[in-house]
Amino acid sequence: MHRRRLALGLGFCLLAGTSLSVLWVYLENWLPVSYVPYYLPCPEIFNMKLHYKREKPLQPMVWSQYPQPKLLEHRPTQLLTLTPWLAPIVSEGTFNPELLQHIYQPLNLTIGVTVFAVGKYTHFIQSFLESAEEFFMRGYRVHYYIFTDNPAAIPGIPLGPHRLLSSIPIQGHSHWEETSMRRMETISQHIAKRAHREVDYLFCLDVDMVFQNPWGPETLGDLVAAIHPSYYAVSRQQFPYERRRVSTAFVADSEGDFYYGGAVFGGQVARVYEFTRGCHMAILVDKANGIMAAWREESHLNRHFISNKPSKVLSPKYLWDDRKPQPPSLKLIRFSTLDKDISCLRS
Ligand code: 48C
Repeated sequence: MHRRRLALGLGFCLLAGTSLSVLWVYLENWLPVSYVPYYLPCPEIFNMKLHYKREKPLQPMVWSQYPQPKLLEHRPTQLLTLTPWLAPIVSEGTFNPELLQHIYQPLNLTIGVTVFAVGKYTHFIQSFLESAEEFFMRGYRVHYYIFTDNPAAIPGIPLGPHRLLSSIPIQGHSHWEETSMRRMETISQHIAKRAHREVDYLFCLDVDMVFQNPWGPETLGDLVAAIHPSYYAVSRQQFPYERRRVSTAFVADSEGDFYYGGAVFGGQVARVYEFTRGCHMAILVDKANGIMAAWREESHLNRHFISNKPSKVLSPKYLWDDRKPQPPSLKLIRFSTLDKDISCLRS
């Protein structure tokens, strides 16, 4: 009798152990990481110590290859309103101006603006300032910093309450590209020397542009970029990035979110300092290697915004070009370039 029981117990353990092992082998193929239990069931029978882990190589997601965000393709709205990194894309109808005014007004913020007017570009100061007084951050403290090689060319425009203007003499350059590129260096130095004490936010704008509709607190954010009006509807491979690997502004075909314009960027003053300093360092490295990026500081701005995503993205209407056809989904033009003969300006 005793022998019979032992035999039955033995048989049962064998059967249980075998079926569990078969089940385990089947299951483990579905597990990302597989391992064999330290002891098999019924240790008195399988007193073997099996201990190994077989790492199954997980296919790593190559996150630098995520699909390009397309401004005009988003359902149910027509416009994309959020980037893949969850930054708001600001456009007409995505915000309530009165509500934002109610929220931001009490903060008593001072908004700085850097504008460069060197050589013949001094011709644009008046239209820039007059339109800014009408539309830019109405009701807020504003401090215009005008960098120019000809301070006498700054017209005496009457400014609203709590709105100041400082003229900052700078050296002109023989090549207009140099003037354009040097802005990153000059802005970062100006922030370090003075602006960080005087303003909370800073926008860096081209001077040959005018405001056409209100530009308000919807544009305030840590680090703000604006989508270029010529490239919001094309694929990233068609963006005019710097494509030469030797440049610090190099962008590969598979990289890039939106193509941002160099005429508008800004944010909290400390963030703008880091941004402009980073771009300036990159420009210096290229200069040491005897290279100038395809679209000068705009190439470096775009490279930097790929690696340091903007916390807020402005629609192309904040950097419009009136020569462009107006898609219905992009409504109010807020800030746009002036028609001009660029060649004579830069001669
Ligand atoms: O002030 C000048 N003078 C120049 O000779 C060349 C550029 N500039 C500044 O850089 C102006 O503020 C321009 O707005 C900006 C470069 N931008 C442009 O020339 C067109 N908006 C593309």
